[in-house]
Amino acid sequence: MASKITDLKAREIIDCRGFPTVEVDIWVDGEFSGRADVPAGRSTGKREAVELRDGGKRWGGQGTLKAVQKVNQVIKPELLGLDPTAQRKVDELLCELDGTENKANLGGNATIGVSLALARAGAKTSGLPLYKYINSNAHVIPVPLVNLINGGMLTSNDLEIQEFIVMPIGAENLKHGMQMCYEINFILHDLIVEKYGKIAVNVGDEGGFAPPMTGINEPMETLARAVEASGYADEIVYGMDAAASHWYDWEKGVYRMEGQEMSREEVIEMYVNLCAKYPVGSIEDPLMEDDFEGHAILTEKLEGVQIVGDDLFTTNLKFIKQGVEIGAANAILWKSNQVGTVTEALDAAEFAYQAGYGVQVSERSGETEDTAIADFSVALNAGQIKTGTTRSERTGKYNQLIRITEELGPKAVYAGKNFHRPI
Ligand code: 2PG
Ligand code: MG
Repeated sequence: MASKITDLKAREIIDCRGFPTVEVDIWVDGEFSGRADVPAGRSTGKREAVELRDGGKRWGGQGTLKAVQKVNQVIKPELLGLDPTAQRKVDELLCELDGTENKANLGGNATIGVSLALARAGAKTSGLPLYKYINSNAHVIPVPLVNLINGGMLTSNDLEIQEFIVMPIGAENLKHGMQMCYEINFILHDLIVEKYGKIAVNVGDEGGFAPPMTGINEPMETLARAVEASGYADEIVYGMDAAASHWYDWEKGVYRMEGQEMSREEVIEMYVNLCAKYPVGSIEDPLMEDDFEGHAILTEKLEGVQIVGDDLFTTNLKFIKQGVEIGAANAILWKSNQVGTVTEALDAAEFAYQAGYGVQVSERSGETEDTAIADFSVALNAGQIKTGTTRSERTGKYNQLIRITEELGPKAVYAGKNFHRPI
C-alpha cells in the first residue's frame, strides 16, 4: 500500500541570530518522518519570496506565528493523505494554495518549510539519504566558499563588500580543503589582531572576521598575505560576494565605496583590476540587482571568472531566463527559500545547467542546525557551496559533507578546479 502523509506540524523555533523561524515536522503512516528548519536572509534581494513575519511588539516584530498558523491551519488539511514522495505535486499544490507570484499569501517561510520537510519525509519513506533521494546520480562533493572577511549587512563594520572568500580548488577532497581554509583563517586571525587589535577578530553573521576595513584593497591584501603565509597560494582561488545592491545609492543611482561615488563603469573597472592582480574564481552580485545589462557586460569582460547572480536571480526561473537571454552572469546562487518550494528551486537549477550556467548552493545569513543544503549541494552535483566559516550552524553543513563523502566512498568526486561546471 502506498505511504501517506498522516500529520504535519509547524512550530516557531529560534535561528542563529536569535530571530524566530519556522520548523515543520511531517509524519508518514503514523511515523515521524521528516523535519526542516527555514533559513532567513538579511541582505535579501527584492524579488525574493515574501517572508511572513508577525510585526507588532513581540520578538521585535520578527515573530513567525502567522507563518506557523498558515502551515497548521491552511496547508496541513490539504496535504493529509497525499503521497510523501510526490514532491512536485505537493509543491504545485502549495503554489496553487498561495495563489500569488511571490508567496505573499502563505509566506515563503511557510511553503519552503513544508516543502523541505516533505523532501526529508520522501527520502525516509524511500529509505534513502536526502541527497540520493533527490538524485540517484549524486556524487560531486562541492568546493567550499569560505568567507573569511565579512562586511556589508552581515556585520557592524563599514566594509562595503559583504564577503571575501577563499576556495580551495587544489585540495584533494573537501576535508583537506576545509583544513586549508581554517589554517588560513588562523593566520588571518593573527594578522588582523596585529594590525587592528583583538577586538577586530569578532565575527560577523556567517562566522568570518569583521575587522574595521573598508574598500576592496585592504581586505584583499590582508587575505592574500594570510594565504601566502599558509603555503596554499597555488591551491586557492579567491571569491567574493559584493552584494552590490547594498552599497548602491538608489536615490542618486551611483555606487558608493569609501566615501567615493562610482559609476557602473568604474565599478566594472575595479573588478577588472582586481582580477588582473589576484586569481579570482568567483564574484557574486558584482553590480546592483536590477542591472542585468551591466552584469552581461562584466561577464563578457571577465572571461573565465564565474559571475554569480544572487539578488539578481533569487533562484527564480523567471529572472534567470531574463539573465540568460542577454548573458548576465554565468552562475546562479541557489537558495530554496528565495523562491519558496524545493521543486521550483530544482527547476531553476536545471534551467541554469541547460543554459550553461553554474549553480552555487548557499546558506542564508540566518541559519539553524539544519544541514539540508549540504545534501542539496551534492544532489545537484553543483560543485560549490557557500556556507560560512566558524559557528556551528555553518560548520554543521561542512560536517555533513564530510559524512556524505565517506558514505559515497570511491564514487565521491571532489569538484576542485571544475567547480563551475563539474559534470
Ligand atoms: C548572501 C547571503 C548569504 P543573506 O547575500 O549571499 O551569504 O546573505 O542570507 O543575508 O541574503
Ligand atoms: Mg549574496
